[in-house]
Amino acid sequence: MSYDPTRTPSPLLSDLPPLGMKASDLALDFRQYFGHTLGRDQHGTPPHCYYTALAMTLRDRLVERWKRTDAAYNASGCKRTYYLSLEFLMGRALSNAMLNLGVTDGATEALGKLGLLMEEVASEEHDAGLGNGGLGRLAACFLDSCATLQLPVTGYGIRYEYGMFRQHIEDGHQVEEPDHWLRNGNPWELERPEFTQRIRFGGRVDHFRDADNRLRVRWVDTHDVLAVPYDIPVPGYQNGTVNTLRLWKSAATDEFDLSEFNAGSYTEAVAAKNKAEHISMVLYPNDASENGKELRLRQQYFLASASLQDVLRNWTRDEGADFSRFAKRNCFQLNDTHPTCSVAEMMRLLMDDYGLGWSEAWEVVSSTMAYTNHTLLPEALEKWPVRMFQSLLPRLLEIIYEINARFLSEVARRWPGDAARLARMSIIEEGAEPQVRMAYLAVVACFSVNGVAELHSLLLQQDLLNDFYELWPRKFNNKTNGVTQRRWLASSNPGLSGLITETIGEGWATNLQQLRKLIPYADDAAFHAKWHQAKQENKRRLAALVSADCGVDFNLDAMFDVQVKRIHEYKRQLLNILHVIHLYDRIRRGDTANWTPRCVLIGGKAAPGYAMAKTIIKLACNVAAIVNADPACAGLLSMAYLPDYRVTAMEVIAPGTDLSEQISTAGKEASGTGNMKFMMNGAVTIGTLDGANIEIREEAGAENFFLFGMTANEVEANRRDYRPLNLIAADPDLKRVMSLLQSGYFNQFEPGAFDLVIQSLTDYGDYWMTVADFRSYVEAQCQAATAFQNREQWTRMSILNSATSGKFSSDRTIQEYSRDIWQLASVPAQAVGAQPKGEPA
Ligand code: IMK
Repeated sequence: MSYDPTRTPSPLLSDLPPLGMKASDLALDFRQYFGHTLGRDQHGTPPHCYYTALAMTLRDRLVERWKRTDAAYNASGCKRTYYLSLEFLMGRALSNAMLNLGVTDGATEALGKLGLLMEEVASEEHDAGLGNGGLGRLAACFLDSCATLQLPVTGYGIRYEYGMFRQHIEDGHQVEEPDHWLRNGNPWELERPEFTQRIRFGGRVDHFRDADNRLRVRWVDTHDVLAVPYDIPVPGYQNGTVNTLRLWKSAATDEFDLSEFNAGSYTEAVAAKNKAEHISMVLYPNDASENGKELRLRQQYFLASASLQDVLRNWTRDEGADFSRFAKRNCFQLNDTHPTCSVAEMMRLLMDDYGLGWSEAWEVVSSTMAYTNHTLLPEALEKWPVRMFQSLLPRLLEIIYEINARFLSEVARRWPGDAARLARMSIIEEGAEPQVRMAYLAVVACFSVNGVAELHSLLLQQDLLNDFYELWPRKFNNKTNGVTQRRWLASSNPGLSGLITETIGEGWATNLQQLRKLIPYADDAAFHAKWHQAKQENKRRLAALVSADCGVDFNLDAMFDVQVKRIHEYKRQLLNILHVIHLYDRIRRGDTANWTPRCVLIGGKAAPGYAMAKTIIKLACNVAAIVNADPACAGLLSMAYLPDYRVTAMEVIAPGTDLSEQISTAGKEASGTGNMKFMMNGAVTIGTLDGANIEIREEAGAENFFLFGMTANEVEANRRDYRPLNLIAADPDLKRVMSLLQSGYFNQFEPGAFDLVIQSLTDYGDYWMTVADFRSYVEAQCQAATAFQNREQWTRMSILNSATSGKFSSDRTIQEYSRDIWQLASVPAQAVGAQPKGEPA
């Protein structure tokens, strides 16, 4: 068939009749996909095919709404925001799609008629684990809220072939296994090769004069790779909006196939092709720590360049090279410094490709880019060696130098003669190995800089970025994190959400402050009984998970005491373990009068190169083994280490938790978001005055929160003459705990296994001040234990925590981003089935 360019495809291709939403409609489509598209029948079919058929059935309904959303955004000419992030920890999409389409019951009924169980079918979905922890999951919650609020926000990220590794525990040690999450295909993604972008690396910069004798710059002799987009639908809650998450996959350019192959260097050509495809191969498994690998910088530039070119392609298609109104219509939110290459890349594209002058280009960049900081920890602040930048991104380095020169002259004007300040604030850190400080680059270029909880934002202004705060106080602002109640309450906790809806109506799903209507029920006996019953059912689900994955039996009447998060010294899982050892010691000594039975659950992944974190996992496992095997502990204390903590596990864990452990060294946890999921589900927090804990306690009331430990100010003030050995010697309980550890009680056949941990607390000076907070932690744990014995008191606290969690909806967070930074307006999509305006029915 020859291609006739004058023939236009029929409008029938876009005017499709609306798809039915009833159980019978879903069942029919399911059978089509299952029987025809997947070519299966009821015999010997791999179970994931049932899941895929259901996902395809739902995806069609999402695609309908996706196109209408896109059309509405285009027609309105609205301002848009692009959320740039190296991580999107989406988890599973199926239940979320059903909830948001409002077809959960219909789809369950449809499967039932075909002899299938929704729970089993849904369990076939792999988590999209394209993130490490809080930062990546926050991006996912934000997308959910943006779609629900009908805000034109697009996520841009990387389609890692391998997401976060799967964690096994063997003999108490973490073993990592690659997560090939795409093995059975990904029914949610739509490949869009027509929007492929070309990304350059290496080469050199060529300065020349063009025909008009203007100085121009060319970046030449580069090694290019392609960025191919895959779009994932992001549905809003029952509102017809479906936004986009666009993930880039790297691919070799065609030149590899042609020139290099033809030149006869076949194997080198294949190797080069491989290298190109490596960029999107694997997520770096480091949370709040950096490793400085070149491939990581490649990933960062790859994301920045592909996404910006994509946005600019759309802009210039409609507006040509006129950027005067660009900032009115576009905004970029940088999720930490990871996408900060964008700053220099946007300058490059505007100047070198679109011919703008420096000032014009800078005006565009500095009025469209906004930066969110997610940590104060120095080990997580990104710095890239100038040498690496020079060889990988020479044109970007030139631009960064120019940004820095202009910036430093502004500093010099403001503080004449202050050389120390210039050195402190320079984007380039001088030294044996000069480095580019990415956070400074972001602060200099962005019009907004925000932290993720009140304390964190305050510390950014007072400490980490104080020089910049003095220069530009108005750039700085706070946006306290939040989580989406659709996933973290409505979908994951049907028992409690059913009770809540039956009591106060369903408005809370899109307005979480409505949970406050539960406050009057905190003293209602009948409501208490139902609340407790829902919690017990959730504890049963959690206990089943623990039993299946850890082989440990949890007693449903015990207090479920849970700490799940990445393993990091600042999060102080070690403090929790020391407390368990202390409880064990008390049981051994017969000090069990008025005992509250307790089941301690710890879970989380350690970065593969983080030796201390891995030792902490091993210690937790060994302590658990000893405690669980000791008949003296039966009915009083159990402990389990949950392997492979991930989004889907948290959907079972948060609803079944009584006590939420948020025990970081004050001033170190930027916000925390797990703390909010627990609170929403009626867990009570034991925590330090750190991150969002402070705001959680403010909302819940001090009497509904177990507070302990030093404040951030005390931590820094006490550091100077801190002597952990003296504190250990002065505390008989801690002394016994340390003796047990030091005697090898928990590692009888593994000599030296815990030396690292013991030394960190003693010889190495206990940097995270675990010892300093031990006594006050034990006391707060006693208060929690006593409170738990009074069911009425505990249930009251549980209800009040959930009832006052409204602030921690990511809907609130996104409304603040939209109001203060993005300045977006909602743009509703036309309902499916409705006639377009102005056209006859
Ligand atoms: C995390 C912080 O550690 C959490 O406190 C916070 O709740 C979450 O971000 C969301 O704001 C990963 C990081 C990071 C810095 C660097 C890297 N901060 C956080 N995760 C690589």
